[in-house]
Amino acid sequence: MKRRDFAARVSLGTLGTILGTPIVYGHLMPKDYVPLALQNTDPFKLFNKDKEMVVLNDKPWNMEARAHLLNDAITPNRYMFIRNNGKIPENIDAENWTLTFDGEAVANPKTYSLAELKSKFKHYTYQLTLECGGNGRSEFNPPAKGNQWTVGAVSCANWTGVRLRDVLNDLGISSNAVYIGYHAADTHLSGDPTKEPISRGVPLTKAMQEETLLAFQMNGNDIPLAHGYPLRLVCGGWPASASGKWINKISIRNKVHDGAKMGGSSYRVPCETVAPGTEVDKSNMCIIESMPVKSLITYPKSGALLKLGQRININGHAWAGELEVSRMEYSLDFGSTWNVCELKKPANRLAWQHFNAAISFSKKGYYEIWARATDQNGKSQPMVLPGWNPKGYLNNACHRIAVKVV
Ligand SMILES: Nc1nc2c(c(=O)[nH]1)N[C@H]1C(S)=C(S)[C@@H](COP(=O)(O)O)O[C@H]1N2
Ligand SMILES: [Mo]
Repeated sequence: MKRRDFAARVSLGTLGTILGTPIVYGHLMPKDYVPLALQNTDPFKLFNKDKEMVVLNDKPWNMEARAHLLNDAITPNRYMFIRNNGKIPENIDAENWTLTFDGEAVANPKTYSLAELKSKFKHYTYQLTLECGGNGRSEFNPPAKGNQWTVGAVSCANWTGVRLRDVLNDLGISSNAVYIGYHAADTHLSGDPTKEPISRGVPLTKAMQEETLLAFQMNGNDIPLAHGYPLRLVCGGWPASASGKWINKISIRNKVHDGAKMGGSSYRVPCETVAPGTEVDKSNMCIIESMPVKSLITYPKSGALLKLGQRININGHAWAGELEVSRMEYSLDFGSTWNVCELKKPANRLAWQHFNAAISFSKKGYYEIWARATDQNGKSQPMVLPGWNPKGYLNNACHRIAVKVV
């Protein structure tokens, strides 16, 4: 739509200027036609994504999965959501990629080449759940600005890399270190080279966990470009914004990292629950850390037609940030009664857990299947929207799908 408007507004001469050469038969071009050279590349081909993925924005690229696409135990690239804040770096030179450590809590800044990181430190592989803090934003009212994620901004891939803590120990950090902040090679949409699109981080305690990786592989291959090639910080169980892609620097801070999107209402929620629409003072906004308990039904697909008497196995995943999910239930009667699902243990800490349940329906008609996870502390997903917050984060309401029995 936007592209057509654009073509309708600009003159032939301007189009030629953009292309850097005149369009020879331009006067014969159909009205509103956009020359191929100016059309956006097909994002599905560009990023190797399934055609059923949903593009939410193209500047920057943001794309989410639909629930049924996330049925795999380990999320393959083609179903992994993309969340970018800026422009994906171009001309990445992995051979000469480096990671620099600096900041108040480093006596001597040090730079490691990617090759050195790979050869000097032991490699580890973990399945790590990454969910965007804004997943589920589309349901909030009053609505929150930003990408209107529904349920598909979550993934759990196999990440391979070295432990950040092994590198920090090698480097030697000061006793006043409290936080780390990443810096990356993506560029600000404005084109201003002095601005970073995003530079977030985590407290040192999270940075030192065994599962916190400087990853160079995803699902056994180089990390796909959109997901941070050639080097990515992965902090499972926390808002995925903490997992910096294309990282080239980590600052070890003696205070909470103050990079782009660390302050204001970015990735923060009111420290205490507020009424919808409330204006919250900056000083009462707290940084999101471990993500809340949540689950997703990935089979059947919402809208499925099922045969009367047919037994089906519903399945999906459940996760709870730093915690384990201890119970998984489903309801067929709008939450009046709940039945227990079989729930697997996570492959490792911070990996999502798979659930399934055999169900059958007694009558023809419309049904909804609701799913509810409970974490190890006994906290369950709310049935409807949880606490409203200005940026629409942390919607962990029960996932619901509709099916028809015929
Ligand atoms: N350098 C960089 N890292 C980034 C981002 C970004 O825009 N630039 N987006 C963050 C956000 S908000 C999310 S939700 C995740 C998305 O990861 P994915 O695109 O691999 O799914 O990356 C995080 N890391
Ligand atoms: Mo995000």
